[in-house]
Amino acid sequence: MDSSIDTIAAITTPAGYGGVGMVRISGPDVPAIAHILLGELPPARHAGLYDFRATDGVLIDTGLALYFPAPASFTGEHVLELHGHGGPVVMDLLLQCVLELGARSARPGEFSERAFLNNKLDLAQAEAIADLVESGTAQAARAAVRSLHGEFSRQVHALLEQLIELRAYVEAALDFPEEEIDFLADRQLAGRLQDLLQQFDAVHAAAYQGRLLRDGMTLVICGRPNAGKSSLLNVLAGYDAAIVTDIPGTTRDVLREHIQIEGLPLHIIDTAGLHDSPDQIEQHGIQRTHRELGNADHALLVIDYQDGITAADTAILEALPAGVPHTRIFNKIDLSGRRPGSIEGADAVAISARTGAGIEALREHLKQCAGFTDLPEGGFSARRRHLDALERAMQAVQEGIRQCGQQAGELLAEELRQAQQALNEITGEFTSEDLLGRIFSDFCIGK
Ligand SMILES: Nc1nc2c(ncn2[C@@H]2O[C@H](COP(=O)(O)OP(=O)(O)O)[C@@H](O)[C@H]2O)c(=O)[nH]1
Ligand SMILES: [Mg+2]
Repeated sequence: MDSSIDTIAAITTPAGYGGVGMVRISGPDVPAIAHILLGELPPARHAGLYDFRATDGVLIDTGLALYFPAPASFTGEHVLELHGHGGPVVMDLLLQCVLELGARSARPGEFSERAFLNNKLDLAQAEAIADLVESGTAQAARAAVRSLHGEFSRQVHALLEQLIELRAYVEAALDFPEEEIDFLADRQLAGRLQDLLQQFDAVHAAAYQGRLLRDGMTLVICGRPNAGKSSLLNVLAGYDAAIVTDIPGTTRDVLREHIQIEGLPLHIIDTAGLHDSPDQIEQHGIQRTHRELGNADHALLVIDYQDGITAADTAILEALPAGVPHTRIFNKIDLSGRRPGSIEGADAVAISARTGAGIEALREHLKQCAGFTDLPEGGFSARRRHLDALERAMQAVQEGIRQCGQQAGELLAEELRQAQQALNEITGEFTSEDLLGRIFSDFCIGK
């Protein structure tokens, strides 16, 4: 163990009152701290009941102590866990005492960071710890625990292995230029690259799903005043979140609701109706609508079915930010007797926000738009960062296939090198300190 490493400590249980609270200590000073605090170093991996005493002998608490000697611990360092009574004051006193004995307060995510640095976990697994703790649905939790267990990393490694094999083949051929032309013309190489790309597709699809489970889809409801936007928010949320009146311009601010459809988290945003309004407050609201639309994953344009698609609706449609897909929602069909449900061949759903007709079809439609299917066996959690890296690697392989066709061996080799580099970022081989700092600082203290 590196002797320059200090000893860190934190209360790992949530702030507040509970039956049990835990202080975790990790680092080289653990044995010394244990001797003073507990009177002895507990036997490795055996829970024992101890008095926790401050340096002046004052009794702070009585509880369980567990000692995990390095390297067989979560962080790979000596770790001591003190399970005391879960009150904020007693936990604070205990932590203060540990800090006085030479430990320092752990930064957010620092235990996991040490576990990563000591090769206990790779980066994707360490991130899965935070995702598991923060998961908002049972599906997200199941996916995160699979990532923590190494499912995602295994699939990334399988891609890496093939990539490395192909690289070795290409680089070896480059060392024997007289054979270079032959090997590039070799159909087999292009075929192998195509196969690899297909496997990338499969991993990307699973990672995309994993990211959706974690981050959900941001859905912005927009449309003319009185089209029924707030009514739609309410029926999706299942309660009266927004005020609904027949007065145009009722909604002036942005309203947010979080729901889930069978494990798919949705962040639904209700907005002020889009039209030319002389009202200053409404104008602010309309500006906010545009801002929200800019950050949306998907927009729902609510249209009053009685009126059909008016010039105003068309204008809103045309002003939607490029790249944000949208669905037209024909609302108030209860007034005309139109059949509810998805409209064949169009990204449109007919509903009544008042009666709830067509809402089930809308939910189904949203799941499809998100590319969300029931979690397949072997699904795992992933983050935007992982998708970016996968996409960069895929682009490089694609470019490599093109270079292969051009018989440009050196360029092909370079693309494959870049693909490997991008994949390595997922699991954290060759990751900049800067990126590590950003990832672990998002964790909560004590993890
Ligand atoms: N008949 C009928 N009225 C609706 C429906 N949805 C909304 N409304 C009415 O239309 C008016 C405007 O609704 P609201 O949700 O406030 O629209 P917003 O301005 O787009 O947010 C209210 O009087 C609602 O009760 C619907 O599906 N059927
Ligand atoms: Mg409204």
